[in-house]
Amino acid sequence: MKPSKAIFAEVIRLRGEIEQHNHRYYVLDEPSVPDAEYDRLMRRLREIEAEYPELVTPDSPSQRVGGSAISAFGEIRHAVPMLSLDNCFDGGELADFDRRVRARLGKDGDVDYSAEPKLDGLAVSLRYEQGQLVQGATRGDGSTGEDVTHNVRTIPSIPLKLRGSGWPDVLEVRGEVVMPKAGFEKLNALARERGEKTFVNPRNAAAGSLRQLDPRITAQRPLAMYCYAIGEVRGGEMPDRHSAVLVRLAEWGFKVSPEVRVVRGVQGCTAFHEDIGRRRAELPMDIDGVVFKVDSRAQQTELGFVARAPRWAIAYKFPAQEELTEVQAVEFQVGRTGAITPVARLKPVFVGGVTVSNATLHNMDEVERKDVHVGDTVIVRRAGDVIPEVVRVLPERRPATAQAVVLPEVCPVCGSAVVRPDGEAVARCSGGLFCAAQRKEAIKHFAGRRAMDIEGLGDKLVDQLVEQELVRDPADLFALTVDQIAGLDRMGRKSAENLVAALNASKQTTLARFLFALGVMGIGETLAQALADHFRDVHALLEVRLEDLIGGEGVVGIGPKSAQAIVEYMNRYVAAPGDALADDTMLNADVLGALNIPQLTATRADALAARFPTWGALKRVQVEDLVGGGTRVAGIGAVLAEQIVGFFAQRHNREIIERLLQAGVTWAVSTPNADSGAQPLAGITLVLTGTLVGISRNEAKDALQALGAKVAGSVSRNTRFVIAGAEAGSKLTKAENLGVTVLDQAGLETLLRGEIPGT
Ligand code: 5U1
Repeated sequence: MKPSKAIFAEVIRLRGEIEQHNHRYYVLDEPSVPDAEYDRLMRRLREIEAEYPELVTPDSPSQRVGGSAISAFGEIRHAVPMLSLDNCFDGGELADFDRRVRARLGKDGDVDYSAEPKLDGLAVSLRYEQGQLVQGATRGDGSTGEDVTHNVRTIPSIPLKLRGSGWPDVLEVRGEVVMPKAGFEKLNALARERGEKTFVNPRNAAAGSLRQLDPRITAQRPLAMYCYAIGEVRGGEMPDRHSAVLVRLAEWGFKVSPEVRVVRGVQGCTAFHEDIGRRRAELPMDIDGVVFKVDSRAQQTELGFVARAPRWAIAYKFPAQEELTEVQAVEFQVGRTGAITPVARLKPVFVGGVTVSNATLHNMDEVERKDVHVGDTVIVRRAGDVIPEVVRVLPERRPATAQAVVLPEVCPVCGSAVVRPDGEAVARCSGGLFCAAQRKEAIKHFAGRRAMDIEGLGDKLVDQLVEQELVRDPADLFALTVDQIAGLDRMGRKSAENLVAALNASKQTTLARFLFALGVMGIGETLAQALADHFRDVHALLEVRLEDLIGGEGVVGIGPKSAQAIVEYMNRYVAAPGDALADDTMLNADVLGALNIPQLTATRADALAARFPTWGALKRVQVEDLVGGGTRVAGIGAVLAEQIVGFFAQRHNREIIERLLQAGVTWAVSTPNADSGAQPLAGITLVLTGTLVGISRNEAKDALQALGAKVAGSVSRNTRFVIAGAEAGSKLTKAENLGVTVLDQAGLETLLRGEIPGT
């Protein structure tokens, strides 16, 4: 049957709406509708396209899921070569570059530069003809690259069709395909969970994902493309400043780094390099430096090229984040929950701007997977403030004397047995709080900034307190006297008095912080907040039963994120051409395992099969069928529920909690969602940025949340206020660009009084 006009119109409307949501979500980082609404639109589009295949077009958003695999990559000759960049590594070399530019241009004054982060990914060129994506190619040797059209089409931030109008007939857009750090961590966590090989870093993950013959694999990888240049342009004009070109590309639907600025002269470049360098670890993706480009395109032409690099651009690199060194020993550290972590003692090496002599090896599975031996030469990576890690071994450099790493049978601190249940990666000391290492870590966690926030109680002090047996558990802290503390190493009377005062001050806290501070295994800040909101009182938790936490209609163990991933997978699978399972296929963990559904561990697969026994029942599953009922407290599944119930049932933990309450630990009883009278900021979304005076960002966040505000991590059109302290950076700029009201310290104080500025 031919599609009716109404169907035709609906398809056009659905595609427009979906592309608009894609653009908001993947390019602007500003989600505009709930995921369920997006899924509904996509489902409807797929339904119509399945019924009327003649309506399917290559630029339909349904076509991003990845078509069939190719047998080999074709070659593509770049119409305009893809250039590389000259590098510099210090201020002197940067000044030399600027001098050369000015000399060639015969310019005395400062030159304007476009300043951009140098993303660590894979350079790619996209070709658009009449606004339609027709080709994607890797850089290759700069003249010829590989044809990755089938894969770039699956990257949601790459427009299949240009937005707006006025594009040239032919337009090549160049940029970097990257894997954001968060996506990389998730991908590797999943690989670890499944016992698969992990990627060594986000760049390799991005490159590996793009160089896949099967686009369905690429489609599942969290890739993004940031554009920074143009190649061939025919049948149209581009602006005469590079910065304006980037603005134009953004208007046509490309993602451009929000960090790009125009800076003046070498001083502007240096300030930009320092600013980004300071924020490098906080950026959502790895960068290995910054790039400066002469902003005037006429001047770029005047400057020209030398060999394969332009004279008008330079990369100012950051210190390398990966270096080679040697494993001199592997020792085992005992953490708060008894987890035994192998740590490589390294020959000291300068990496990521500091000297590194230790690197985590995570667990014994990781040691085995990476095949680390004492004596090996390894690549060590230190990215930002993240704990350095061994990325991989260079087996060709292994000496004959290299020794295998063996998990000790007893805890290196307390001598209790080390247990490692079958199939688990983590080995644990069975000593519990008998083990001094676990006691120290539990108390450090309790005192931490995000927990009870006991100022002045640093790690070294905790070590002494435990070693001298002044403190065995967190409740003992509140019985410490000035005399006891003043007797410790490097502690004068004044510091001891300050610490006692800080201990007293910390007693006034929030229930969420208190629960987090107790250190229940698996309970981070978010879940502690969810428990606090749900139970409101620690006494309710002391009586908590499994059925208070889980046991509704959904699937135990599946939270909102996993549900989303599973549903997206189902939709893709159902839409993909080729063999499908028969509707009456009975499901079990093996059948589901063979489908390689993301986030579906064996436990979750069992639970899923129990709730949806056949493929026919499962394939139409919705997010809301999976979450909600299965867990009564958001984010808490079966395993965590058991841990929570177990923790509060233990006599020892109950005693500590009672003693903490007797010592005067207390919090205002909040009624977060029910009593909007006590929530004057309910419904208001805020973002905090920069350094505040007299209050940390965490403290401000807690206080604002207690008043009902939602404190978000990034600025969008839904943000009501951005509170900007000193040295606020990109969030402030984004707020200004979006026209979001920016408040200063005085505005924050108004909010903290429960008043809304400007009303
Ligand atoms: N941000 C940015 N990265 N990057 C890499 N700009 C930029 N420009 C490049 C390269 C290779 O080359 C230009 C010469 C277009």
